[in-house]
Amino acid sequence: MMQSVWRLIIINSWILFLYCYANNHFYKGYEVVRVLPKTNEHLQLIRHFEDNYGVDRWSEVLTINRDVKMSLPRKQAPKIKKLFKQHGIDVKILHNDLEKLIQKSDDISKQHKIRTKRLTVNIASSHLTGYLRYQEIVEFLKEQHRRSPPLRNFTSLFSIGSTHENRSIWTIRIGKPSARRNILIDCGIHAREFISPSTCLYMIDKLIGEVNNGRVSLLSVFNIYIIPLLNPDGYEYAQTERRMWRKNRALNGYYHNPDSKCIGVDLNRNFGYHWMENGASTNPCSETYAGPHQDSEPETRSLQRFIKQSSRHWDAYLTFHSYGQYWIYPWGFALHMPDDYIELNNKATIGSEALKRVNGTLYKIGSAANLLYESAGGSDDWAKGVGQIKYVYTVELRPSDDMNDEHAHFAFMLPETFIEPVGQETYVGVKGFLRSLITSRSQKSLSKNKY
Ligand code: 0X9
Ligand code: ZN
Repeated sequence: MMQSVWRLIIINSWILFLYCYANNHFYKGYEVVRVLPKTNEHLQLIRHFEDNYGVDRWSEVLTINRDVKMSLPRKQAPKIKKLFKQHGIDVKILHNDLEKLIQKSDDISKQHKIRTKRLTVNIASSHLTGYLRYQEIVEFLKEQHRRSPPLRNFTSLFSIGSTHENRSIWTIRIGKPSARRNILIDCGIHAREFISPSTCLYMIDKLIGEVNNGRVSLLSVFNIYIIPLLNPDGYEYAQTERRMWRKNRALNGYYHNPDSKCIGVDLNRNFGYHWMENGASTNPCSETYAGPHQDSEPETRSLQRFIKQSSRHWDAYLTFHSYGQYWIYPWGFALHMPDDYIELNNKATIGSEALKRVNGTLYKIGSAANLLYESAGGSDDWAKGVGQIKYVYTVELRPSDDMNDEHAHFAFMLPETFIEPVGQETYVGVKGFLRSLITSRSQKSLSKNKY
């Protein structure tokens, strides 16, 4: 009897070990390369690999004569590189093992935690030293909500909906209940962009700090609603299984059709405004799969419902992504500009200049399609086109995507040492932007945007 119990324990431990090993080493031998497309045919070839061979493009911009960074699955890498070369595309290998790059980022993070010795000692500061897990984020929000003076009702905490895997999408409101103008901020639409949720948490902590210190000038004008993690299913999957996961965890009809094994919808291609017109895929295996139809995903619909159902006037919507250091505005679906693009550009300049004054970090400003690439279905385009919010921005946080930048190689794996500097500068940038809204309010847009 004892013997068979031991045998069972040993077998189970082996299974667990093999499972963990397989998960932790998923990216072993994945190559990160840089290619230079020179013709339209080259661009098409890259898109073809993205859709069919698990090629994962990391660079925002896909256009002729601009370097593109991408990762290639280990088994497919030789074939893909050969085909690139046959078609006259230059390929430069940047890393021959993505796993090592992830490890390097993790090691820097671990040393940082040891140095700052704040490990999990205090939930109120743990968000500064590590990329928190979903449950830790929920605890953090509850703690922050408790921290603000309860009688003055400066914060509220609620869920705007739940995900495929039944996680709540938590939202915190910070501001004087009498404040009549509203700002919406979200983070973590894309799972692997860990610096985004951490930046939302940073801002929540600082805003509530300001409430407690009586510095409430901004918060008597605005109620700021922050959704720190819009895609918790994808985020948890990236935290535990596949560090480079981008989409949500939709099963894509797997139960009806077990042949379709590819999971996840790119939430930033799923929003129903000029859906599928550009830069999105109908292939569930693609990283930019737009979903079976527009607005198909619970995360998408939760955000839309929240924007539409409330009788609030929204002054601005900011959505935080990474990476590249871009402060961009609509449209993403096409190259033409919104009528009020000069105002959008001016306010983005004010925000990014305030941000730059903190650590010298430079952001580029422009419309999504012009600065990056045309892609439809983004939350930003929907917020402006359907939600009728005037000031809408996607902010692509650090690192820069300029190859000469010393941190560019970290891409989505920005070590946890960056949480504080990125949080600090972004918070100052957002405050600068918000202040500029107070001084120049457009009455016209106020009357337009009412549900
Ligand atoms: O492609 C995206 O969804 C965003 N870049 S990311 O690397 N974070 O994935 C940019 C979105 C810009 N906005 C629109 N295209 N609407
Ligand atoms: Zn993103």
